[in-house]
Amino acid sequence: MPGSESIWLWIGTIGMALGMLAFIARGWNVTDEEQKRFYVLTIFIPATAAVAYFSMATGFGLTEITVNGQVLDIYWARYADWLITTPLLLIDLALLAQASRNTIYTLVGLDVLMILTGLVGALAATPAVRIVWWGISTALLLFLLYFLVESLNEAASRQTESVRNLTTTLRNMLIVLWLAYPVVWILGTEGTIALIPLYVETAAFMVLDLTAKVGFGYVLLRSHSVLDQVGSVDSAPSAAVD
Ligand code: RET
Repeated sequence: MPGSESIWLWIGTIGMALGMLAFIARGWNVTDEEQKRFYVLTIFIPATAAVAYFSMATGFGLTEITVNGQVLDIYWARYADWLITTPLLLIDLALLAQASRNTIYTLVGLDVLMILTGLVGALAATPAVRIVWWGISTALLLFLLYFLVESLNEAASRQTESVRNLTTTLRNMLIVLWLAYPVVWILGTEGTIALIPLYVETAAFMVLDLTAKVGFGYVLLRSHSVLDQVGSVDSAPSAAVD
């Protein structure tokens, strides 16, 4: 069962559920199909996380891994959450910039590999092996962020200025927040040095998750007039069609 860190998991559960409800309420009367796409994607992000947080708070999403005789509490349900929600976040952003399908597939592919290699690292039984997996996962993240900047710049250049500005804001938010995850991981329980105790680590991931999901969704869905302009300047039929 979870220890004292469960308080953060319950706060995470409630925060995600409230975020989900807020997005549902805001999208209730939206009729425009283009805008609905953003709502559908963005509602499933906190919805998935609420379920994952609830499973962690109740001890289902938790396992114990013995590394060199030391027992680590590993919340594997995080990876199930991230495996679903991080691609949705990337798709949200890519659709906003009207990136091509190939861009979306590349981003999602890198992202899925990043989460899965992180999961293997979290479950591995030797410290050195865990750190190698962390290195692989982090390299994938860096490549993903580099590719994100390159491809969004290109795609967003065909958009109106306000869409471009929103894309840049969300992209910057994403870069800063996502870079914090490998840092918390390696300094926390997963990195085996536990410079950050599990209690603090759980709080840190909760704040990051809420900001990267609910904060990100709030900024994205804030302005319907901006979402209305997506694609309106785009004259290149290649984008989002091929
Ligand atoms: C892991 C393992 C260690 C290396 C790296 C990781 C990256 C995780 C990221 C997670 C992002 C999660 C989000 C969640 C919800 O909003 C898996 C910790 C690089 C980037 C944005």
